[in-house]
Amino acid sequence: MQIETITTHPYNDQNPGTSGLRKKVKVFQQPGYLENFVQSIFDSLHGFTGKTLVLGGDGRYFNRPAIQIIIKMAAANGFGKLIIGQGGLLSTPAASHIIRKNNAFGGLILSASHNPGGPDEDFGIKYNVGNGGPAPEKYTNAFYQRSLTIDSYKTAQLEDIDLDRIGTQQIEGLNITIVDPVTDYAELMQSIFDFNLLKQSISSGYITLLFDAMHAITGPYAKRILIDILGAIPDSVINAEPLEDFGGHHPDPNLAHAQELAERMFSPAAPVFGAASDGDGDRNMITGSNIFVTPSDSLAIMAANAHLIPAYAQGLRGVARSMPTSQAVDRVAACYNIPCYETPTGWKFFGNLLDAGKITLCGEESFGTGSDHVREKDGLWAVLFWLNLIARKRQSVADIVHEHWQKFGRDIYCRHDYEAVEMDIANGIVEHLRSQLPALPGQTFGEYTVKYADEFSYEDSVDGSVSSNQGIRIGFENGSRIIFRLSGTGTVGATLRIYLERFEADASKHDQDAQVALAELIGLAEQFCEVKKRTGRTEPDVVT
Ligand code: VG1
Ligand code: CO
Repeated sequence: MQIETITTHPYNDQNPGTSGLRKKVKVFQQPGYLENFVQSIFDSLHGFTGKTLVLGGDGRYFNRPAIQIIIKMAAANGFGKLIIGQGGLLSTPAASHIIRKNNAFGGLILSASHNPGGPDEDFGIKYNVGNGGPAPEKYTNAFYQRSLTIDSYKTAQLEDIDLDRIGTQQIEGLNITIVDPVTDYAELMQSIFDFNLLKQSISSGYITLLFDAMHAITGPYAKRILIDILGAIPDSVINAEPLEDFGGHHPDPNLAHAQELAERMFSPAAPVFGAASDGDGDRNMITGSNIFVTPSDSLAIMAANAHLIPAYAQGLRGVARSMPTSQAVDRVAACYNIPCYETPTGWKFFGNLLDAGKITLCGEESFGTGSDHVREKDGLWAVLFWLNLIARKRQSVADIVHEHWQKFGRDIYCRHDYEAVEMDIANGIVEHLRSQLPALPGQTFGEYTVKYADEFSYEDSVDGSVSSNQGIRIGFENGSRIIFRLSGTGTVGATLRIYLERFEADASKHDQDAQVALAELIGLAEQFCEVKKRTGRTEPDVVT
């Protein structure tokens, strides 16, 4: 195999965010841009000669050319085996599973997740380590540092690989195996859930369902698992064909973007259960007939009922949630007397806790839930979890949620996103918030007295690493919270996220609309951060 060393010049913006490096496709198409970042990753890793690298993506525009480039670079850098999803496709959780199952050295996942795709939209790349999870910060920092000084990359002179033909080919010292993207993942799901019960519940008509794959990666997974294996009718999966531009939409599973699903779930003819997943298949939105389950509640409900699922019948070792996720799961952990960890936003912070056996379930308010079965959040897993719960409990989604609130109280929750805010204005907002923190504790605003006001810093209880500046928190005496942070996944300007939460113990008040129940906190958030005043906007771009 002939290996070439190509001279390159560094780019100064290859700093991975919450989940890998995400930029406009046009940025990735600059000469050497993708190559520099991939070589920076390889240069920062040690001991992979002859080992296995897993490769796949969410199928968005630029997925295939990027995979061909990476194959040649991985070969030139000395990997011995590449496992690639057919067509270059692998959902993020499936990639995590394949890394683990094959004891791979690591994997490269090509995705910008819920961000839109197409020639003028977003692309992304993320490295996952041998446990199947996203590279922790000490890795991503090293990748970035390397990218600032890189002056060459290595590539092998190879023909393009046929990504569509399943099977193995040996090219000198390199083994390339193209695998069906769904098979291993489907087997894993069958080992976790009660598929017989699910089949009965679906074939008897007790469970009717609708899954929106949003023209993203989960189409083939949902068709195989929900329709072929579990016997749901073919119309149960909509937008099932993965498209390079996701049909022009945001593959972001929320009520705003999964519009058709939302309309059908809030109609008189709604099925029992409805769900959607995102671009790369790691997020989930859970709905039932005429009810939307907030991701924070979903995590808490899953934790409270996990013993009903075969794989978790022995109970949970512990749970974890990202800091802005509501405290609903904390109440479940306290009731079951298991530990509950609070981590910064991003799945990379759960990996150590899962590996150390400290937690079994974890989740984020951003439509992400997962367990120790892989090291990523997992959209279809969450869907199957809920289906299994409905089948076991013989209750509707609405009844499961209301019963949960009755027992634990309701953490009324919402998030407001202001997208594409000018960088200077966003930084000004953060500075303004920071400057108020020292004086806030003890101050009273209406029924809210500030208990603490700080910036979240996390010390990993396994390896002792510290991550600071992980969001501004204002906590009140009554347990309510307002949290502000800037997104680390956007590609245009800055996105300000405001997370609002208030606990309601009184069951007669559980059916309130969140925006109404949180109105006072929403007003306070504006008073603190002045986003409307400083941007001239009148409302958030997205409310979830
Ligand atoms: C967002 C979410 C975060 C999630 C991340 C990756 O990050 O808030 O919870 O882990 O996306 O999810 P940020 O920095 O934009 O708030 V995925 O499904 O886009 O890989
Ligand atoms: Co995602």
